[in-house]
Amino acid sequence: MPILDSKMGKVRKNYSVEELKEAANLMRGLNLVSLCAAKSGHSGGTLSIMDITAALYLKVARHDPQDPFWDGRDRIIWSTGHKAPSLYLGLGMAGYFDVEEVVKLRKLWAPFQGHPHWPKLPGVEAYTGSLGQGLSIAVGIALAGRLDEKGYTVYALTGDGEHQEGQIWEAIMEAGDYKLDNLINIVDKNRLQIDGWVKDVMDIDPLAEKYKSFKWNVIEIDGHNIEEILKAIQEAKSFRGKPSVIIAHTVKGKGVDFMEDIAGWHGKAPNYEQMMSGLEQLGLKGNLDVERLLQKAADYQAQVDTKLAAKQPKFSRDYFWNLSPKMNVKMDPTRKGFGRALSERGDDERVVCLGADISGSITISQFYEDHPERRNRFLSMGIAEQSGTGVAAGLAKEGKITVFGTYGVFSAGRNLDQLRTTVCYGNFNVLIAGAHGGVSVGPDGATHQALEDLFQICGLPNMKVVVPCDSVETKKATEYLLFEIKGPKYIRYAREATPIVTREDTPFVFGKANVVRYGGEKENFIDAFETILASNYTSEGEDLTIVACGPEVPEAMRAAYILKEDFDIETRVVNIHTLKPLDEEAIIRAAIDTGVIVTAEEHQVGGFGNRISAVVCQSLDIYQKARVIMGMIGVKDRFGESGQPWELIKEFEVSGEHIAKLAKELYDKKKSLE
Ligand SMILES: Cc1ncc(C[n+]2csc(CCOP(=O)(O)OP(=O)(O)O)c2C)c(N)n1
Repeated sequence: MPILDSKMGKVRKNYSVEELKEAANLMRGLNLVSLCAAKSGHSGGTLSIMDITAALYLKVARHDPQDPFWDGRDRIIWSTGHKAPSLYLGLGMAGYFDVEEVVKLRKLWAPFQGHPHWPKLPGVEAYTGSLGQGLSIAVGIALAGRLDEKGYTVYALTGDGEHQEGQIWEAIMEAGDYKLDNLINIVDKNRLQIDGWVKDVMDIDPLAEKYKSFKWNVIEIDGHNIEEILKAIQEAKSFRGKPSVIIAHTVKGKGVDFMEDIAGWHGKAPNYEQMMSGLEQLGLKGNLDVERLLQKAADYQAQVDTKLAAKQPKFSRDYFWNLSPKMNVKMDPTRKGFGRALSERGDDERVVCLGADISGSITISQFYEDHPERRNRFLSMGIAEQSGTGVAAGLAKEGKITVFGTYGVFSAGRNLDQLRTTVCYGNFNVLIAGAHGGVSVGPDGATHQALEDLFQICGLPNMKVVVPCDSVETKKATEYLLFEIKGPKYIRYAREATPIVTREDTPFVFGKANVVRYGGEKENFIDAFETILASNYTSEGEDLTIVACGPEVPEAMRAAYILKEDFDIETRVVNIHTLKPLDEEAIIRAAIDTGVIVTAEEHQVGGFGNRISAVVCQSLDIYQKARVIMGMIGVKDRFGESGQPWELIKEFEVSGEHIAKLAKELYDKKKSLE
């Protein structure tokens, strides 16, 4: 079926097979340019699924690009959400928008988010990116179509690694049981995932036999052969009494020789030379106006830069990181501290690490990378956060010190009931790594930015929670949690490089806060501050307090620097690295001593701040001795966005400037009421 004009009942465009092949090739080229302009994104999987995308959007699906919500349209659910660019190119080529717009991929405020966002971009049918959820949505839509006697077909696009998610099998079971013959699942079986070959990470084969036993009609094809794709979809559409799965055998990175079958190209974008080489291989060099496309992306970025700069609170000068010759900081991602600790301390035979197919990025693979003898104690679970959490508990029950980690959204949320009932209720010795906490995860966007994990995790009885402020503190915290805390424990760390503000000899006492005081500008930012264990600190009569956790501690320190230099306001920064148990005494003393508390978290506002405010409100000491005003910095009840990490820190108003602005406002209120 060609692309339709739903109002007139006419054909808008009917692609021939040759035209489809050409379109898929062009889409591959635009994909490379867009990823290159974004400087991040998923090359391998977008290329493996491109022929299927072209066939689906340009030939097979019934849809009307001028009327994206036409009720008679086929529904296409892009469950394999990280392959969003191919979805965008399919929509663009079909005419939903100018296809060249896709060069704004992964940029702040653009509708071309790192993972699909349906209200932002007409034609997208669902938010996806948390793997394994799309097929269930497709089952629901197919059931609705049946109930309402609508004639649409529902297509789901899934990955082979994605089939490690238990939820996929629940959906497969449901579709089989309900005999949903209006549902077609197309599996991009490129045999690779992030950590390597699917068969090595967690084998899903024999896939065809599994689907058959779940009562599905199974078709297997070469996923790069347009004729086979068209024929298979036709066959699936006319098959009655069962849902159909098309297992499309594909090559990850198809069309670009240095990307083909290479796991390292999963989540990596080509640089300019690599993109040009790719375009040459696709026969597109000279046919695509690359410079104009890149300029279009750059122009959009320039607009973002201007708008964002206008939004930032202003002070006498620009205090942002590393802009002046003074106050230099070294940056290092907090996640590196986690990996270093595992690498250095992993010799203990009790330590067992569980991987969830994101091992390099969250640094859990450091456990074995330089220590091949530990390989047998690294157990790959596949993309299966729920079962992985239960397995961690089982290992812990038998005396292991188990470490399970993935993105915080999936290690604290996807498995919340498993954490609650299996890990915490049983009080098992499991260290959960909540990686990629906060908006600074960057261009992957909302689905991958853990902004609710502290709400989820801190509410669990028996759970200990640490959110370290830099990579040095992350290493100390990881070591401490591993060997000194027996029971459930959560460590939250971030993806982006953030300032190193502590040293080897900076105090780190679990459950005890540090006070950080600004003492005047220095060549290096770290030297401008003194850090003292809060219980050893004597008040210096500061004007206000900023209580922070994680990489918001460096931002709070920068706020203290701004407040002193611009307004001569003295700030007590309190680094609460341990959220559970909380150092209540440090908070109460700060409240009594200064009367102003600003909390700062890179999280939905309140996950941290509410805990601090609960301490303040319940303190009889404060009630008797002080008047306290509080304010909170955090993400204001909204989902994340794609963008560069530091752009997002500004856009979500969690920068040092935002902290300083709020602190100054509260300080002025305090002064006006004195
Ligand atoms: C629930 C969840 N866990 C982890 C991830 C991180 N992640 C993104 S892509 C990916 C690998 C997907 O493998 P596959 O489905 O085979 O896709 P392909 O290799 O074709 O890109 C993982 C683990 C995620 N997006 N969602």
